[in-house]
Order: sequence, then structure tokens, then C-alpha cells
Amino acid sequence: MRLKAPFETSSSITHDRRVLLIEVISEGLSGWGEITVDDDPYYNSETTDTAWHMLRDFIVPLTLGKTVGTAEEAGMLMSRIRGHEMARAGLENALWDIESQRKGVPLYQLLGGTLSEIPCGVSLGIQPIPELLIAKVEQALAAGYQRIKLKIKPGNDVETVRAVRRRFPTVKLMVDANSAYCLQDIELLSQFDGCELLMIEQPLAWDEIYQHAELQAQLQTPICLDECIHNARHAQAAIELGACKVINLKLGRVGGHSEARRVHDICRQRGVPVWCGGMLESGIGRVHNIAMSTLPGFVLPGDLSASQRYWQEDIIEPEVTVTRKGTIQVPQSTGLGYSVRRDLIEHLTAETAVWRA
Ligand code: OSB
Ligand code: MG
Repeated sequence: MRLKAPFETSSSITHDRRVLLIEVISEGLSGWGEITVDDDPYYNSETTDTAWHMLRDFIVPLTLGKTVGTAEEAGMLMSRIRGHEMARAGLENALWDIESQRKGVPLYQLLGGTLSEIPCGVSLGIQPIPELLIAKVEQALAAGYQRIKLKIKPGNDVETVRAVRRRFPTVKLMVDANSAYCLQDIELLSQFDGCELLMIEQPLAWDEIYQHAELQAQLQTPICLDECIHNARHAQAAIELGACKVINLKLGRVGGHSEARRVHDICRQRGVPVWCGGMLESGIGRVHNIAMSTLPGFVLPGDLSASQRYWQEDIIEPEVTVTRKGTIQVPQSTGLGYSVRRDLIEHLTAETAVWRA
């Protein structure tokens, strides 16, 4: 699926996504999940092709034909697999869709969610000049989005963010560095303290919790961790070390709804706000994100935006839309709560594999 516009972060530029979907059929019900990987290993270590390999050679053999009572148990069948969270999440989330239909309960309620409307923000990719970025911020605010996240990288950071802040003095603003800095950049990073940011997301290395604690001790701006957090233990370690004050929760990055709920619970117990991160998902991944975002600890607007911000045409019906006040209404029917456009998916599909028990 081609993005409407390329999306640039400090670590890569994405033009299109080879969307990897899983449909599970069980006892006459069909459930869908999305594996939210990129084609390259520049955000996390997984890629579209490693996920395909994991599915074919490990995930399918561990799960096919097995009897489970819940989607969480299906997740446990894969617990021998180390890493490859996004690949595992795709399968587990498809089973959450099925469990919701089987029990006749909306997915968000099955997860323990309580919100019926969720607040939304946008994540704006790096732009060549501040004027272009300011125009994009203006458009997003006009559409109602409640929070603006700016991608930054060395050479396109403090000055740009200051320009946006000057133009929009009261907007809820934050930045995401995708691991582009190191502890020695403390002087530069401290300058964000003057920009009244909600948080700075993942400034330091993707696999480094401890140094974020050292940085947080010297920064007023709250640090939010994204890349570092792959499970509830990581979240607990990060919080107890003082490495972050906020956590970006991504379903794929933590291995699916079950682990996401555990991360959420740990954060909530410790009073650490969470919000839903995005991976430029198709409608199927997006709808799982909506369900997760109804849990009570999701107190900040997520990177959960309307389908039309990303895609000419989405693969679900209706598309995900955002209200004038920057919210998404949570569907109240069972399963995904949106219908999957099989014809369009077939039309876009380059490769399919089918496994039967
Ligand atoms: O770091 O949050 C990130 C997209 C791809 C990979 C990493 C990230 C992002 C985003 C986009 O920020 C969020 C979205 O889906 O709108
Ligand atoms: Mg991020």
C-alpha cells in the first residue's frame, strides 16, 4: 500500500508498506491481525521477510490445529520464541478478533477497555524546511487533532521545533527522535526544555534503558520510551530506574494485546501515562490500536489518525475517521467492528500462503 506522502524519521523514509496480514479461521469464525513490521530493520530488528519466515517456520507449527480457550493462551503457545514480537502479535491479535466474536462482546470490552471515544494526535515526518512543517501542523490542527508530534534528527531539531512553538504557542507539542542522539548531546537536548514539550520520545539508543535514566535526571522535559520497551518487564525496569515518565505502547512492539495489557497495568499502577503509538498501519492494525486505546491508562492522545491521512483507500469499511474534536468513536459491535474489504485486499496481494490443520 502506497502512503499518500513519504514518511521520514531519523532512521528511515517509508514510501509504501508491504502490509503483512494474518487471517485465522477457527470453528467457522474469521479473525484478522496485522504484522506491523517495516521492510527494513531500521525501527526494530524485524522485517517483513523475517516475519514471514517466523510465521511459516515457527508460529504456524506451534499453533496450527491447537485447542485454546482464549487468545491469550494462543499467545502462550508461542512463548518459546524469543523476540519477533510483531510477528507473534499478528497471530495473537487475529485470535482476539475471533474471541470477541465467539463471546459476543466488543473487542475493546473483552480487553477491559472503558472509553467509548479516544483522543487522537498526529505524527508528522521530517520536512525539508520549517515552513512546510508549519503548514502541516496547521492542517492537522484545522482537522481537530489534539496533539502534534514532530519527528526530529540531528541538524533538523531545536531550531525547527522552536519555530513551530513560536507559531503555535499553546498547542500540545512533542518530539520523537527515534534513537538519533547520545548522552553527549545533553546540551542540545536540554534546549528542548525551553519549548514546553509534552515529552521527548526515544532520544537515545533503541536498546538502552539505563542511559535514558541518566538523561532524564538532567532534563525537565519528560522522556517517553518507544523502541526500548518490548514487554512488561522492560516497562517496569524503565519506570523504576527513572528512565521515562511516559510510555508509548505499540501492540506489535510488545507482542500483542495480552502483553500490551500487562504493560498498561504496570504503568497504571505506577501512575505512568501511556498512549498508543502507530506504525503507519493499514485499517486492520489501526482497528486493533483503537480497541487497545480504550484501556483506562491511555490518558494522552495517541498516534492514531484517520485512514485518509495515510491511504488513498483503506482495506476496511468504513474507513477510520476522526471527529472535528480530534477523537475516534469506538465501534460497539463484536470483532473488529469494521468490515474487511476482501476484494481490495485480494487486488493488492502479492503473495499468499495457506496452512490447514
Ligand atoms: O517512532 O513512533 C514511531 C512510524 C513508523 C515507525 C516508527 C514510528 C512511527 C510514527 C508514525 O511515529 C505513527 C503513525 O502511525 O502515525
Ligand atoms: Mg516513536
